[in-house]
Amino acid sequence: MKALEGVRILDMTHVQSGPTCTQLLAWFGADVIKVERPGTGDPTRGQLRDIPDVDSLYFTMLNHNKRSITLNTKHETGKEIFTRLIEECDVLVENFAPGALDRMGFSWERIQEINPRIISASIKGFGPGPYEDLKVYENVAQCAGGAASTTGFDDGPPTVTGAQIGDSGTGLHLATGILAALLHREKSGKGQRVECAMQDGVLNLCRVKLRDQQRLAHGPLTEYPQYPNGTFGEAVPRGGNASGGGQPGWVVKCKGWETDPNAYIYVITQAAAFAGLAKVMGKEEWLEDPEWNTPAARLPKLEKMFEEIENWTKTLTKFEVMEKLNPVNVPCGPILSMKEVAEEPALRKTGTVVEVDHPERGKYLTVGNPIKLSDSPAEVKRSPLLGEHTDEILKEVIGFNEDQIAAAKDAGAV
Ligand code: CAO
Repeated sequence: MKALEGVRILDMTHVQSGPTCTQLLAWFGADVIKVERPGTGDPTRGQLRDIPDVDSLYFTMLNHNKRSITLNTKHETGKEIFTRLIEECDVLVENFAPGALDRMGFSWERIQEINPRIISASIKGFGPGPYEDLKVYENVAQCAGGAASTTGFDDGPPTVTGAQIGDSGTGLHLATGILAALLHREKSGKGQRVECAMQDGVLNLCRVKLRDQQRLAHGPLTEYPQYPNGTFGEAVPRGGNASGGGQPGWVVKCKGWETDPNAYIYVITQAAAFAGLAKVMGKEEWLEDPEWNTPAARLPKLEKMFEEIENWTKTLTKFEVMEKLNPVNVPCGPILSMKEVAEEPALRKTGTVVEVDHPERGKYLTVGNPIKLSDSPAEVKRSPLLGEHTDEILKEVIGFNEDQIAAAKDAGAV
């Protein structure tokens, strides 16, 4: 049995942050009803298209396992249908611009009046404060949440990360809140509001940087590349590839780096593994040398140490370095390209990378559910076509007959 079987989600989400959340709930077995504007639907259906007139990968990869109904929630009949859907659903999820749901006539008070058991979950860019009315996209959240100021190299500009920590990160946070509210409802019988601001979600993922901001008051951050020769200002600097956990780590070149932009490996030289590393590299003399054989001695010359490590890693491919370092417990990770990730057999085997068949685009690759439940494995089903399940949902969920469906269509509500 699927973990969330019997839970019905009214999915008013679009673009990336909200759809990530509802996709996860759908993988856990919830019936996710995606409400989309007639004619256009979720704008991502048409964004970054690789095949003309076919739902984009942007859309298909964020909306698996959902059903789609087209519904104009600003139309009178549309509002009546929407009200009936609120009555029949356990959770409403939305990530419209601030105030959009209220402008449709569905404030939290009104939603509660219609269904006191419903959980109403929202993503906005900012929480209450000076920016609460703003529309927000991924990179705005990364910048406002502290990620960009702390990402990149000291001599370069603030940098956003490739991981969608603002959108998908906040979607994950929201899903956690929804699950907590569903459990709470078991005891209280009542729904509640779940709200997540993207700035807050990003900051939560950057909490080690707020840790460092406070450490800075007590002296330089010794694990940052600015120590000991650079300078520290008032705020946490960009740490390059330094490891956030305080163990010296860096990205070093491997064989082939001259032509392959991903011929690199991340190596962490924590004290417990240093002897193994030195031996594998043929640098046994370091272990006898007081200039090298303690973490404190190495700390002021980490740059030099990683240069030496790189001289060794450049003679091997990143996978050969892995083979040498894993047996001696030196933490390391190859820089995998997206091509390598897509082709990785182990990820295919676990269902983290899956191939899905779509009636209009054919086969494509997607990321399946990264959270594995032993009794409720996730089966990844293709995303719905726009309005594919409109009739089915009107019949099954709110009990409309053929005449009522035809009337709603004639009125332009669905
Ligand atoms: N029927 C009728 N109207 C509908 C509808 C439907 N089924 N679905 C949406 N609409 C209407 C909304 O009510 C809104 O109308 P008003 O402006 O009159 O209130 C309108 O469509 C546009 O919605 P929007 O303002 O949410 O969309 P946008 O493209 O202008 O902004 C976004 C997109 C993402 C910036 C904004 O929704 C937002 O800030 N969301 C919160 C933060 C967020 O999730 N950002 C992540 C986005 S991914 O990077």
